[in-house]
Amino acid sequence: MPIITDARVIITSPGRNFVTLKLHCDEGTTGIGDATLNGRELAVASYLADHVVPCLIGRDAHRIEDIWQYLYKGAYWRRGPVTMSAIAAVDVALWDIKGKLAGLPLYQLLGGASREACLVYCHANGTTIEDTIATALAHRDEGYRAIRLQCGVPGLASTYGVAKPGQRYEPADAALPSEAIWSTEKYLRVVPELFAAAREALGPDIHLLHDVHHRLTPIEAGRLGRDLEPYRPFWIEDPTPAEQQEGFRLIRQHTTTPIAVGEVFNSIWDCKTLIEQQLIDYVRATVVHAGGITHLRRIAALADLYQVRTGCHGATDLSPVTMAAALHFGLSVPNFGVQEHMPHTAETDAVFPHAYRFEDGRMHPGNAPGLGVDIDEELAAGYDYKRAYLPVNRLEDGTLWSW
Ligand code: GCO
Ligand code: MG
Repeated sequence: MPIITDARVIITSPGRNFVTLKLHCDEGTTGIGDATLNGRELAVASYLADHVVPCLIGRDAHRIEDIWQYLYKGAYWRRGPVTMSAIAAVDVALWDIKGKLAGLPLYQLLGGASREACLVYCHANGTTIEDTIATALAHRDEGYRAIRLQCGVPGLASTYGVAKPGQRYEPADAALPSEAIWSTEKYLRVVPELFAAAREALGPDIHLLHDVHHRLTPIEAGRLGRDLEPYRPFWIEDPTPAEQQEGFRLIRQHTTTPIAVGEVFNSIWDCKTLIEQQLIDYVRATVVHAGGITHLRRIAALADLYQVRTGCHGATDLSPVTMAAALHFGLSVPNFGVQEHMPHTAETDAVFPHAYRFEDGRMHPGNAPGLGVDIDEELAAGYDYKRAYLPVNRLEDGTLWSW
């Protein structure tokens, strides 16, 4: 049996911060897992290095389920993004090791491919509706079949999803959180116009998505969903904060627009009611923040009973290690829906060489044993950690709001 002899936490910042756990086994096999929690990276790094690593040394790397239970139940303090990201990193690294030892790509260990490849959606952002449509058309020409649309809101200086000219999205760019101003009234006017223009320009076959980023109340979300119905969105995402899961019933009473929720979820308990009461259509919980492959499979299995499909988070603050894991997971689960795809920078891709590939609007994890992604530690060591925060949002009168 492969015994874990060493475990190291690698922090690198090739343009943005990533935390990676690398496990070493006595017979030389290694495995990696992503532990990045955007804006709170060092908390997970410490959780791993100070509290988890000492418990791993000497364990049988094949006992993935037992190690998961040990870390979850054994800590006494359950759930939460820091804990669950740390457990995820261990879990994914163990699956990577198991795949390498079996000589099989991870999806084969998860039951094999349920489809040829995973449908992915990209982002089209723009300050104006016209800019957003132009970007969407360019993405369609690159082969994307599903496109998320976010545009600036007239009267607001900045808004979620829209980069400043010349900058890339996703931000986490300030030594202290920057502040943005939000107006629900202004926002609710522009989104239906964006979707009308997009449907007109892109035709009926491209899937159109939108991220509300937790900014509406349930009844406002119901209105937005209803206003968008004529344009047949694939989904609206995070229409309202989901701590109060029953709140989604109110949205359901007002619209047939599909709802996707859950990039901030870290356990099955965050979405149990949403799934069992069929209040959502897609669950966005992802490998790194929801306890790894082992726990995400449990969420997907529950969701499958209720015809809820997966739509894993895949922004650039999730490292290529998570992208690979999400693709193995997505390829294998019966109720896969779609996978988010924000390409990483060339700098990041060089630090994390990987086997996954994009073709014709879909992605495949590749057939390398294990995850099919590695970390170039020498290159990684050249990029020092730099504290960076996500922005905060305030209403026009200064009230703190959801970002
Ligand atoms: C998405 C997300 C991201 C998050 C980011 C936070 O749908 O891709 O909303 O844009 O804001 O991942 O770290
Ligand atoms: Mg989102």
